[in-house]
Amino acid sequence: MVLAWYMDDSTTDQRLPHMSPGALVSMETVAALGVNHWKVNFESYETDGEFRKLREDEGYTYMDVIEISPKKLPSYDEKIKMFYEEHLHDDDEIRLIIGGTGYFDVRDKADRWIRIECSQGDMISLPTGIYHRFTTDSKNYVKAVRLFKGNPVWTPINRSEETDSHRARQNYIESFSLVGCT
Ligand code: KMT
Ligand code: NI
Repeated sequence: MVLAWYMDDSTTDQRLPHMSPGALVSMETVAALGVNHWKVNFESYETDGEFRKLREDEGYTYMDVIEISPKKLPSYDEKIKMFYEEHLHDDDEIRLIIGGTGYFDVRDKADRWIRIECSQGDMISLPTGIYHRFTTDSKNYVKAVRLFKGNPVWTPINRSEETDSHRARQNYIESFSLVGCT
């Protein structure tokens, strides 16, 4: 089962769980934010019929693999910092974790951070316009399949006052009725 929880306010090491006591969040709460989760047979994802069908159904035509580790990822420190800056994208962010463990943090309707723990076999999609960030856990290792509809664009749009009125953000707020919330 995938675990999600509200984060504590501590600003120490981002790779620690930062779980507020008694703060588990259900996947229904997470789904209400437009975040979807599937279990995928990660060992045979390349040939797995279900995974292929999911890709076809959702139109995820592009696929590559990213290995996030100090040794494997060029400019590792810079990239880790970039992933952990609060941002949104003009497109959905879809990942299947095939190695290691990572945390996808997403903002809930009241602007609180929910941390979603993803390990081997967890596939997650974050909707266009959701504020989020990513980090590995203390083991500093994640291997993930990245999916995309069409030609991939990974550019993060970091949160600022301007991004609140960004079209992708506005569409997100309308779709998930966050109107009136921060
Ligand atoms: C992003 O945009 O937040 C990422 O690509 C995260 C790293 S992929 C597991
Ligand atoms: Ni992102």
